[in-house]
Amino acid sequence: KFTAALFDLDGVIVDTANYHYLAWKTVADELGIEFSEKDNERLKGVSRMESLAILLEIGCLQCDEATKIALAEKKNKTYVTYIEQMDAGELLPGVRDYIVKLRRRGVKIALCSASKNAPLILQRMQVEDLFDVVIDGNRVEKAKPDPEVFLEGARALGVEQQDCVVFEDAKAGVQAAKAAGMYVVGIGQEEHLREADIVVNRVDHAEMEKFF
Ligand code: G16
Ligand code: MG
Repeated sequence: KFTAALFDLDGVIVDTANYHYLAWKTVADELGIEFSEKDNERLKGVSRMESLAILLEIGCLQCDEATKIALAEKKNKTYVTYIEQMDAGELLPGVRDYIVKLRRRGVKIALCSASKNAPLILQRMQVEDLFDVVIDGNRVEKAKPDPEVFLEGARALGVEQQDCVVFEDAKAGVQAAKAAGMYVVGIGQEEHLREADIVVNRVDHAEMEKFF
């Protein structure tokens, strides 16, 4: 049995992927890059600067460091205007109850997200009190698929990595969690998540009694 649950944010707790997509789309349009929802799959779970690198690669564009920073800032401004309007109604179904039940069982809970906006999103969703620790993009140096964010989560909770279950929706995140030596529940479609130990459609479809 596992003693800790580590949750990704975007795509697991809340569905912000579409807001990320719309915000990158604004930047892509401006640069004349064709950017589809299918391309957006590659941006899931990876850091902001890495996402920009992928977008520029799709458009076969190169630019200097200062331009990159300006583009990333522009994207983030648009993204933040979207998330500032979110409320708890946009929590993914079943998530809150599932985490509340885990807590009652004595399971330790961490948020492990690549996003620098995680604190704002948790506040908007009114779920800050559900997490014993929050490790986000402001606290890690190496983005997923590097295992750093999950290893840091386990360390902050005071548990061993083999005692952790990770809930992840993105390929890069599943790879990061596997590299950390953890059990991975993939959230979403099997085709993107082949490296996960099991795949379910939503968090509360992972049988709690089986794992915790
Ligand atoms: C999230 C998203 C990624 C995004 C990254 C950085 O990660 O899935 O698409 O690029 O955060 O976000 P920000 O620009 O807000 O720092 P996660 O790990 O929560 O899925
Ligand atoms: Mg995610």
